[in-house]
Amino acid sequence: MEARRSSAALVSVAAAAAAVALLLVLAAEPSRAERFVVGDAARWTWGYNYTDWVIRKGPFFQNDTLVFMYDPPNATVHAHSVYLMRTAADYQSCNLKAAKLVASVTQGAGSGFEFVLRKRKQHYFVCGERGGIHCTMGQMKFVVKPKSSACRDD
Ligand SMILES: *[C@@H]1O[C@H](CO)[C@@H](O)[C@H](O)[C@H]1NC(C)=O
Ligand SMILES: *[C@@H]1O[C@H](CO)[C@@H](O)[C@H](O)[C@H]1NC(C)=O
Ligand SMILES: *[C@@H]1O[C@H](CO)[C@@H](O)[C@H](O)[C@H]1NC(C)=O
Ligand SMILES: [Cu+2]
Repeated sequence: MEARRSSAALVSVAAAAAAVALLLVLAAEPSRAERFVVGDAARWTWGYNYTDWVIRKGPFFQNDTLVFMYDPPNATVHAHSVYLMRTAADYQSCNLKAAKLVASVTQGAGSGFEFVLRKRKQHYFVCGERGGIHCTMGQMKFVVKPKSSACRDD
């Protein structure tokens, strides 16, 4: 009776130790970066509220990947693209003069264009088509500032 109880105790101690070891392995895992399709099923398109999408999907962490998916233009499909704005002011006003091209109108095809959030800075993403009209009228813009991966707590 006494012996059985202590061996049951040993088993539960061993189980607890195994659980702790597993947690340590998970915590030490260096890369837990996630992959997000921008806009989910809507993808990268005119009129979708990407600011709202960022609020629902965030927070984002360093080394997470954003995937921009959009069809290349043809007679019926409008072109989209991906630019990074350099300043908050340019982002607000959708001024593309100093913007940096990230993905051309054809690069969103197939499995999409992948952008890894390597830097912990503000990323001002916009669509650069129609001289900024996709950014202003089309709402094709969002800001992401990835957090340090060390802060990931889920
Ligand atoms: C888009 O979503 C944001 C955040 O939820 C909200 O503040 C904003 O008013 C929305 N924009 C439009 C045009 O609905
Ligand atoms: C991000 O990924 C790069 C390349 O894989 C790696 O060198 C770096 O340590 C990673 N940074 C973080 C914070 O995970
Ligand atoms: C245009 O591209 C779309 C999506 O790739 C495709 O479904 C459609 O058939 C194409 N239309 C023409 C006219 O090529
Ligand atoms: Cu666009």
